[in-house]
Amino acid sequence: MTRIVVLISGGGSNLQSLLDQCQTGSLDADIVAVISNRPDAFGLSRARQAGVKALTLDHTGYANRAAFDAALAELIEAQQPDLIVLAGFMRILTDDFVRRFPGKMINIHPSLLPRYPGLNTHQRALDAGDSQAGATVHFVTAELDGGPPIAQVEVPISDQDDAESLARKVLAQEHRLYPTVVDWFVKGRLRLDANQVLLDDQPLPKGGRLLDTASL
Ligand code: NHR
Ligand code: GAR
Repeated sequence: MTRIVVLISGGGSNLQSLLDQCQTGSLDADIVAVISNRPDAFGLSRARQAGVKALTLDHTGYANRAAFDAALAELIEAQQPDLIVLAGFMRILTDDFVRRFPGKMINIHPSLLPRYPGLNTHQRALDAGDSQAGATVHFVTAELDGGPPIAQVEVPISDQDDAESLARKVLAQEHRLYPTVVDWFVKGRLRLDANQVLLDDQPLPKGGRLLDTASL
């Protein structure tokens, strides 16, 4: 069984969608631990509720990023994961950390990368007058939100949208996108080979596979 560690910082609704899919058996994986850098993250309660080990590693207790990342890497390695899933994890990870888990760490980001890496994505899409927002799942590399994309979903932006309404719509699609990609990994269909994403041994297009929301 594929062992998964999920890293969170907040609400954990993406975590919940993964827990639910494991619970029903549509995802054949074992979430062995959830780790938050914030002690008050609601996602920790979601983990406990599901009977999953919930751990906190408070970054404010560390002198610098390198020290926090070293402790985080040790804690993760102790769980012996096959896959590390970033789900609303809000700390930038050092190069040294990322290099310890090549091809084993994925992130979901609330924009159509390469547009809007970093924070405040929805307001930036609105300010630019974009007609589409969306989310991207990508392999994590040292370059922030710059790792090879695996899959995307698009969400149309309406004239009425503000950052909050857009965040809500995108998040609803994230809850369908992320389990789909994790399922590919669990089934051994997905790998990173020399910075190229392969699905069923075929290279994916630059932005990753565009998933039709109706097909998710
Ligand atoms: N680390 C690396 N090396 N590469 C990536 O692609 C990463 C990463 C760490 C997190 C998630 C990312 C996102 O999906 C992610 C991808 C946090 C920030 C940030 O600026 C930016 C992007 C992401 C996560 N964090 C501030 C920091 O100083 C803190 C912000 C806060 O605590 O609220 O670390 O968007
Ligand atoms: C999600 O929209 C995720 O894409 C985004 O935060 C939200 C977390 O929601 N991630 C980032 O912005 C990472 N910097 P959740 O905690 O309810 O899953």
